Amino acid sequence: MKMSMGPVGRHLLGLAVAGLTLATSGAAFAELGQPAPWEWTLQQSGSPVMDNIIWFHNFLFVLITVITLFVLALLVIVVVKFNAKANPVPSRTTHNTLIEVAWTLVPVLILVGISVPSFRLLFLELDVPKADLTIKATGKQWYWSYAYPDNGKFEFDSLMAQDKQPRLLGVDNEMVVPVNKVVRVQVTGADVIHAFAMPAFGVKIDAIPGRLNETWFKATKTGMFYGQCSELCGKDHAFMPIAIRVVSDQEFASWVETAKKKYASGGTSTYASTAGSTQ
Ligand SMILES: [Cu+2]
Repeated sequence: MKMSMGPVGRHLLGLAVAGLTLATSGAAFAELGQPAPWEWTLQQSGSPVMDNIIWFHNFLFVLITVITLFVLALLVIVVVKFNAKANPVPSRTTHNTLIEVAWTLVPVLILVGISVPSFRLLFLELDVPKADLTIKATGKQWYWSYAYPDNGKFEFDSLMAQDKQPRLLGVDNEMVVPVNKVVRVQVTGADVIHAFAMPAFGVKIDAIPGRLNETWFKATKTGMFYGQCSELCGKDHAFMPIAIRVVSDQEFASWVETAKKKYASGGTSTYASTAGSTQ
């Protein structure tokens, strides 16, 4: 038979090829610490917690796929083998002890198998290890303030910079942290609820007024990392990105010295920056 293809078929084939090319080259688009066009997986990991999240995600994905295919296979068998035409005289079997024990026990074992790594991951996220430094992140309408109580008690505001790339993620003053150090982040809100989120570090925690939430990360790669406020907090919710620059110990030390002088005026009160704001 001669293969022929109409214009619609050719169009569909073109789309499929384009989709496949994009899917396979998806990783090529992925840039460390920021979202990428056509990205269809999680962002590249930059911390041990995110490594675990990615592992758990892939583990669940495989499990779900196997279960779904198994159920689909059972359905196909029933439809093909036991329809009225193929099987005109149905069996009157109602009980089978072995199968009933199996379909109770197997799901229980699967759930236990999921719960063990799930709890391990939860505790990894929630138990803050001994911290090398603490940073306080305060969500405000509509920007973030970062305070460094361990490194000279300075505080500064971090606002979205319109002229910087990546668009809507670049800020005037990034949070700066040393690489391979445990950073404890204390998160609060000055006005309404915001949320401090950094996908590459597996961090997402609410910034609630009157309450101090705690999380942590250990950045294992140097570079720029971007996140966004992740709790709808008002008209400029989409314009209060979080930018973290991960640097070497020496670079961090010299940045702290400059920052101490640069931000010397602010930081005496938690709300100093809000009071001076013109918004
Ligand atoms: Cu916000």
